[in-house]
Amino acid sequence: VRIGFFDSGIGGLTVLHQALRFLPNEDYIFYADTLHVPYGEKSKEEVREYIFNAVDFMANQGIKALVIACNTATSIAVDDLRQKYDFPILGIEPAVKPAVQSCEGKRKKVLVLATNLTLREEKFHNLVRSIDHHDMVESLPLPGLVQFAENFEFREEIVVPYLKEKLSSFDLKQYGTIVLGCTHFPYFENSIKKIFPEEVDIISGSIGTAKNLKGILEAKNQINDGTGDILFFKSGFKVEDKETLSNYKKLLIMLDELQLCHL
Ligand code: DGN
Repeated sequence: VRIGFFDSGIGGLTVLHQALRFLPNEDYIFYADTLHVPYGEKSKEEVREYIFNAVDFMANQGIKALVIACNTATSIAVDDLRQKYDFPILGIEPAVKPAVQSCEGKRKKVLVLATNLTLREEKFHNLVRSIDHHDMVESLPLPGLVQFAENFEFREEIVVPYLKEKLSSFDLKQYGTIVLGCTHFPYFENSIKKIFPEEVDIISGSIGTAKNLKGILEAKNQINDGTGDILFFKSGFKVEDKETLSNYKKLLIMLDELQLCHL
């Protein structure tokens, strides 16, 4: 039985990429709701409906666990999804706690980058409030990075100027750790590092999610029943065209090559 991965678009591949490292002997369904991407700029009610439709679809395919590989969808729907379905459901949240820990000794601040919706949600505010030294935590929505990723636009000469503009009013020396609070953002790790004058740590929640997934499958004795096969779906339709499939594969290879510094 497969493991389901879900995102509004290709961001979820950055989480699937980690799962493939920790759980290579599993089969996967990757579902991108590309008809409705971006989620981060829409209303909560609208996005919630898209999420339930997508998860119904995946549940009908038969899955043994589901990873909501989207911070935005996790923040608005994970609790309700867990009420409705029997299989384990894992989400992904901005990794603010480890970021604050990594920053404490450095006398620097944490900057959380995510979508507008994630940063507006109660869940995020509660998370920040639950942390000692939460005054160290600042945040910034970067919807443009979601668009760039969906358009396969990863060139630094395009991305860096966007980031510089968005961060023009920030004193960049102040930050020691950057949280990638949107699964579309790890593709841009190198560009993000470039705009900070001093070295910054970059943290995302995807490794934690992949490890949790492994723990859950182990505990249920449902581990290692596949070969690393991935079926791709876009908003309810199986992806069969060779170009899209090869683009997805290219993205997974690009993530291998990025050698993300938070590994
Ligand atoms: N990849 C999603 C996230 O992690 O929040 C959101 C992208 C979007 O749809 N705006």
